Amino acid sequence: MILRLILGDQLNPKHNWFSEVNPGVLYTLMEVRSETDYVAHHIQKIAAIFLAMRHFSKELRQMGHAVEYFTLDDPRNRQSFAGNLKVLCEKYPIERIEYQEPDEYRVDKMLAALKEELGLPVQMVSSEHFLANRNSLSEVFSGKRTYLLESFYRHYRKKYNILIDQNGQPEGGRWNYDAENRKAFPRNHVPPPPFLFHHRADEIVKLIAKEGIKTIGQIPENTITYPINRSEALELLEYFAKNLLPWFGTFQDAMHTQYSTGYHSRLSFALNVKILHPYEVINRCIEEWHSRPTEISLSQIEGFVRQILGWREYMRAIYWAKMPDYALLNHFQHTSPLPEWYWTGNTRMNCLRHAIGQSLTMAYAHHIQRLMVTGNFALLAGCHPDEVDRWYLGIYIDAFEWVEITNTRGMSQFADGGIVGTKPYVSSANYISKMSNYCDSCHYNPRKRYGEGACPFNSLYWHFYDRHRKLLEKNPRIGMMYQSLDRMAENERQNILKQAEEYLSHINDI
Ligand code: FAD
Ligand code: DLZ
Ligand code: SF4
Repeated sequence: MILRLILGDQLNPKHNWFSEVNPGVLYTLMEVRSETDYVAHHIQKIAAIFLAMRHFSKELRQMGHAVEYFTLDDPRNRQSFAGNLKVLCEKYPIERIEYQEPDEYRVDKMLAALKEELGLPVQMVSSEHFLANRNSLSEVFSGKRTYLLESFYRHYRKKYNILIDQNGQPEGGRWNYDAENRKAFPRNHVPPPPFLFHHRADEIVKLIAKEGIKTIGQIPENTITYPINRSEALELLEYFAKNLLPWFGTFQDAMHTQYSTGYHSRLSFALNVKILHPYEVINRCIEEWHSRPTEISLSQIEGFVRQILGWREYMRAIYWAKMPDYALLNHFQHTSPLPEWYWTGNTRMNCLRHAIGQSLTMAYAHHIQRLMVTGNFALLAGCHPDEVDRWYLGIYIDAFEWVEITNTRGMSQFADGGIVGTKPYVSSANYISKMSNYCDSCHYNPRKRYGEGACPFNSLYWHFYDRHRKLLEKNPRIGMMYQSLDRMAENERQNILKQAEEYLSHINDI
């Protein structure tokens, strides 16, 4: 008999494993403490994964497959993958174990050790999910020392013939429409509402409490609003294509106190637990663009495809090329803890209060909130990338290390010294004020750099450049900043730096 392990983020019913029912195959899914406890997860994240896993096991049984499911409180549960596989090997005449390639380095190593641990043949198969394989960085950039997203993305556009015209050129003559995709919401603009599901998770919430699992965030009305199975994920994709894609690109960087999800798809959970395939997402959206050419401009679809075929695959490629060393990188040698209000949202800084508040209640923030509000502040404040990683890995519904760490430690904190990005993503209040309405109702003044009510982003921004002059001055994309800093009147510069020191010294109270 063959025993096949399915991880909590491998819930793809279209995998060829399931194409026929074989009485000689036993499938297993397990809720285990090794996975609930490696970081403090958002309660919605654990609940959504368990709901999706439980639904998937039912679906498999309905298809006729044999499934052994371990709930967290199953008396047989030894709370680790290896432990529970042993339980099954004692119960059934197992001759071989198979698993799909895991997406996390830690789990990859853990499962690679199974052969020794169980004394049985073990085979890893493809998860059939990604469009680029684990080694794609060295394939695309053979012999090169830098790895630009843009080159990676164009390579896969060509390989999969996505948004390529009959002459082999990019649709519309350009590869990149980013410059058109940076608009804030005009005053009184109302985006369509998000498409929410309503899954009660009372039983799982009780289980989490009973077992004493440490979680973060809240789960209003014990309800999960994300899709937990394939048909729901397809519904959400449909809603996105019809209602949100037409303005996705234009407003992808916009932030607003009332419209926390804007034109974003909220598809990341479905994609990351693999109930949805990136290729079908891309194709469905391209089909919509083809069918409504006057309503959906090329910049909308290109912006969306870039996120999925570009960033998502690229981040995974970086992860597998650079782990495990990547998890130790700390380019700026930052050491501070995250401010306490990252776990409560209790700060007078309106942008952070909103971005953190919604992360705690929805387990969601969109890309620019993650990058230019919470990430920006953590970097300016000199927080240790381990702390920042732990926060991002726990708090978001879509957080899995392969995509979290590359975005956080790499893109957001520049702790990799420039593997993912070419310069740190930091900004003063100017950017936040331009892209959102946060500053309109803030305790702080976005135009002041020091003195009563000065926005902390402004002084911390210059403090960051000042303290990291040695590391950053020679970067051609940054040199200009140092010219501005050096042109400032000496007392202005001192006032700004003093203001930053003051904020840093009581960061839990700002
Ligand atoms: P949309 O804006 O609708 O985009 C569509 C899809 O594109 C997303 O579902 C996602 O699959 C993909 N995508 C977009 N941007 C990225 C990106 N930078 N990297 C990878 N995929 C991308 N994404 C995660 O899936 N998991 C994480 O743990 C995660 N951590 C992040 C941490 C930081 C500091 C930052 C700056 C970004 C992080 N992202 C992460 C990327 C991005 O913020 C989320 O994918 C996105 O916000 C999910 O919401 P959505 O589905 O509405 O995305
Ligand atoms: C994130 C997560 C959590 C919280 N719980 C489980 C679990 O109990 N069982 C499981 O199989 N997977 C879980 N996961 C997802 C895994 O952590 C994920 O499969 C690995 O990190 C590999 O990406
Ligand atoms: Fe954020 Fe500063 Fe604007 Fe307040 S003034 S919302 S702290 S950027």
